[in-house]
Amino acid sequence: MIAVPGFAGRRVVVLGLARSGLAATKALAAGGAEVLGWDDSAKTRDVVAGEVALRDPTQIEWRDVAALMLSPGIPHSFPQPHPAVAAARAAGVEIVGDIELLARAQPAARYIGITGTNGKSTTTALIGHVLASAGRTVEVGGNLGPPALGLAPLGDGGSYVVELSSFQLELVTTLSFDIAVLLNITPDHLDRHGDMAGYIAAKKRIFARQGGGATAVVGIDDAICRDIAAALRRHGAARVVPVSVAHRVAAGVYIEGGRLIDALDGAPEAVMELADAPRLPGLHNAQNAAAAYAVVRRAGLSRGQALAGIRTFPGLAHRQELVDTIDGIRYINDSKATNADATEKALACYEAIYWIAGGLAKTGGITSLAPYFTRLRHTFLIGNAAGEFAATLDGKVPYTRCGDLAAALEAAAAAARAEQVNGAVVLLSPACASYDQFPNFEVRGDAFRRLVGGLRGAHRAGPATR
Ligand code: UMA
Repeated sequence: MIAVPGFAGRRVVVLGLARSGLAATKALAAGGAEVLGWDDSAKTRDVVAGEVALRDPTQIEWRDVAALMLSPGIPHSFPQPHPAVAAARAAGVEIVGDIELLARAQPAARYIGITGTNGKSTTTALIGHVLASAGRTVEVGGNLGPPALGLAPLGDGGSYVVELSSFQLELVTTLSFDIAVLLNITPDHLDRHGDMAGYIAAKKRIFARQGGGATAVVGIDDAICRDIAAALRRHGAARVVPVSVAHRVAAGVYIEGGRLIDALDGAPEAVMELADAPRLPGLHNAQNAAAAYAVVRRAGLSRGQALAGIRTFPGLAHRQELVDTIDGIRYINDSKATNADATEKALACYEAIYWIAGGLAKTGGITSLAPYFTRLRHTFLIGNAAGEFAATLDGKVPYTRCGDLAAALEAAAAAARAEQVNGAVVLLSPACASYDQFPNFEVRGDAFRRLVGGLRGAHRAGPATR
C-alpha cells in the first residue's frame, strides 16, 4: 500500500469519500496522518462510517489542519468553491489531489501522464500494456481508475502511467512528468473551468515544471494543441514530440495511408499497418496509437517492442469492445459512448450498422450524426431518448422503438441475421447517459455482454431447441 509522507502526526481532511477519497484516507493514515473525512452524501457517509473518522467541515478548526485532499469531482473554483475549500483557503491550508500525493509518496518512480479531451483512457491503457509487455514494471491508473493512491508502491525503476483529467491536473502542484501527453482539446467541463481559457490552462499544467530530460508528446491536429506545442518549443525545456493523423511531422510520429510513420530520430519510416492493431479501430485510435508509440520509444523501448505491444493491445472494456462474432455478425459494446461525439467515432468505423441507441440524451441529441446515417441499416431505440431520436431519424433511417436493451438486442440480431449483409455489426453505442435504465455505463455494457452471451448460447443449442 502507498503511504503518504509529510503529514505524520498532523491532521489532514479528505473531502469526497468515493474512489479517490477512500484510497487517500488509507494512504494518508498509512503515512501516520490523523485523517478526517467528509462526504456531502449522507448515504456515502453511512457506507464508510466504519472505515473513516467523519467530521463535518463546518465544524473543523482549519488552523489545525495541514492539508485538504480534494476529490477531483468537487469544485474548488467554478461554479463556486465548495464551502470547505473556501474555508481551507481562507486559513491558508494546502489543497492537494491524489496524483500529487502519489508523487510525494513515490519520488523515485518515473511518471508518464496522459491528458486530452478524448482518447486518454485508451492511450493510458495502451502505454501501460506496451510497457508491461516489454517487461517494464508499471502501474496504470488515475482518471480511468484505479485511483492513484490505490496503486502499488513501485520505487526506483517503476513507472506510473496515469490518466489525468483537467480536474486532477489542477490539484497537481509539484510533480513534473518524465513524459507528458496532450492528445487533443475540444470544449468540455466548462462549468468547472469557467470558460475555454480555464479548461486549456488546466490541461497545459501537464507540462508544468518539465525539465531538460523530459518529453512532451502533443497531438497537433487541433489549433489549440498546435499552439501549445509551438509555445512549448519556444519556451519549454522538454523535448516536444508532435503526433498527427493529418500531417507529416518532423521529429514526431504520424499516420499516412493507414500506416504508422516513425520520424522520431531520423528519416520517416513506415513501421506498422494500423490494420494489424485490430483493437484500435478508427482514426481517433490511430492518434492514440501514434502517441503511445512516441511515449514508449521515448521511454526506451525498441521499435520491435513498441509494435509488438501495440498489436497485442486487448482494448478497453465498453469502448468498441468486440464481444463476439456470431454467424459473421460482430457484436460491439461501446457503452462508454455517452454523447454523440463519442458515438460518431464508432459509426465512422463500420459500414453496415444495426445500431442500438438511447438512454438519457445530451443537448443536441444525435443531430450531429446525420453524415453517418447512410451506414445505418436499422436503428433500435431504447430509454428516454427514444422519442427525440426517432424524430431525428424519421424519413432518413428505419428505426424501431424497443424500450429496453434486451428487446433491442434481440431485434437487432434478428434483423442482421435476416439481411445477411457483409461486414454487419450490431453496435451498442448509445450516444446517451445510462442513468434512466442503468446505474452507470459499465453496468449497461455488462448487460449487453451478458445478453450477447445468451445469443451465443442459443446459437449453440440450434434452432430446433428455440
Ligand atoms: N461529493 C461531495 N461534495 C460535492 C461533490 C461530490 O461530497 O460537492 C462527493 C460525492 O458524494 C461522492 C464523491 O464526492 O461520494 C465523488 O468524488 P469524485 O467525483 O471525485 O469521484 P471519485 O469516485 O473519487 O472518482 C474520481 C473521478 N471522478 C471525477 O473526476 C468526477 C473518476 O473519474 C476517477 O476514475 C476516480 O476519481 C479515480 O481516479 C471519472 C470521471 O467521470 C471516470 N472523470 C471525468 C471524465 O473522465 O470526464 C473527469
